[in-house]
Amino acid sequence: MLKPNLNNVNLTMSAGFVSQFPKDQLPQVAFSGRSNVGKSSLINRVLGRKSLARVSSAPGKTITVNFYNVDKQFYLVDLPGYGYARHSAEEQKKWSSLVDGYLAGEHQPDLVVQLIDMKTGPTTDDNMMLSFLNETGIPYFVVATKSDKLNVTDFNKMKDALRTHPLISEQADIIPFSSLKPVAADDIRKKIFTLLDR
Ligand SMILES: Nc1nc2c(ncn2[C@@H]2O[C@H](COP(=O)(O)OP(=O)(O)OP(=O)(O)O)[C@@H](O)[C@H]2O)c(=O)[nH]1
Ligand SMILES: [Mg+2]
Repeated sequence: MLKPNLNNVNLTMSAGFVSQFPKDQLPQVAFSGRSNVGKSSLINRVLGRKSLARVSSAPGKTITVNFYNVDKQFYLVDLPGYGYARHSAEEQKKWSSLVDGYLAGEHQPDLVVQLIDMKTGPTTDDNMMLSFLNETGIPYFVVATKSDKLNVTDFNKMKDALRTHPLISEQADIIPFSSLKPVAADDIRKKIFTLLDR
């Protein structure tokens, strides 16, 4: 398991263009999910920082790929969220050129943390992303976010629905998470450090 010093984390690049992606060979773990699913909140919890990654009140505001250098051992990559309906055509274009440029680019992620809103369940875009991950064979696991919004019955129902979801590989763990009660942050952090160390 990697043991990075989490006091040594910095935002290396907030890339609005593919040409700005870092060119070194450090491993990369990307956080993917729809706009507003809680990517930045999770990243802050995983890194044990209050507000390193900006948590948005207005979803999908910034269209950049943010590369956090974690103790010179790996990059944690905050992808811009997909599926925000109010994006203009121009913003959509920018989004897909950036995200496609990243996912199909020279340095594909070594690991993807796929976030799915536990209240909403998987969207069409989530399913597309899961299909892509299955096809490319990029290792991934799922974090089911905003678990605090469900009562016990619905929580268990959605947990089962995700576990039997045809596009979520049996090998992929599914970890419920709430940024309000982030007890699972430790597990998620350890999982990332372990999976990256292979
Ligand atoms: N109730 C609840 N709200 C959450 C949770 N995680 C995030 N939120 C809220 O959801 C909103 C979006 O959170 P972000 O972390 O900014 O989501 P994001 O996926 O980074 O969004 P974009 O960067 O816009 O794509 C914010 O208002 C958060 O406070 C959670 O676990 N529970
Ligand atoms: Mg964000």
